[in-house]
Amino acid sequence: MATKNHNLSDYDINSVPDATGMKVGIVVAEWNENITAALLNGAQQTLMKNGVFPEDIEVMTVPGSFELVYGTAQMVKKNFDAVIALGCVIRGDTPHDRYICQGVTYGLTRLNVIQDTPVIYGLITTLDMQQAEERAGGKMGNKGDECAVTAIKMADFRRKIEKD
Ligand code: DLZ
Repeated sequence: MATKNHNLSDYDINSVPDATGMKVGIVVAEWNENITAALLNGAQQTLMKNGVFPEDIEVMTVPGSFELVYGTAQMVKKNFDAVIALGCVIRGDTPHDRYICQGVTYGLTRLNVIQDTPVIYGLITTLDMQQAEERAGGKMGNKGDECAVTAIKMADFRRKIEKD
């Protein structure tokens, strides 16, 4: 069970369903690429460690986090068991970052309600670059790892529900 200050890369491998044969889409934002590339790497490595074949992972890039909503909305039309959205928004001098975060959070949430493919929320929202680095393979772990485990668990959830 995750708790406050939980390391994002820590999980009980025995709690992760067998992901062999699962197909996972990843949409990744180019903004703050040093961070999002690390998130992507974490997600890919963790998916593969848990049985997803490399050829069953498709990665598409979008310019910024705001475009994650459009990119993910297109990806869920394809035959994926889950789609992960990865981005990093860092607090700036204006409220711009808050509008982006609100839009992305609302957009990805809505996608989870209106269609059947689980969408996984991999948006890092931090006050500065240091906090982002800490969550992209630093002392807080890697949000990409957490998203990969969540994608597998939600894909398994979907399979069970659709079997009933
Ligand atoms: C414009 C902008 C700003 C200021 N900051 C970020 C950010 O921290 N992280 C991010 O992913 N994208 C940022 N963007 C770009 C927007 O997400 C979007 O790409 C543009 O507003 C064009 O729609």
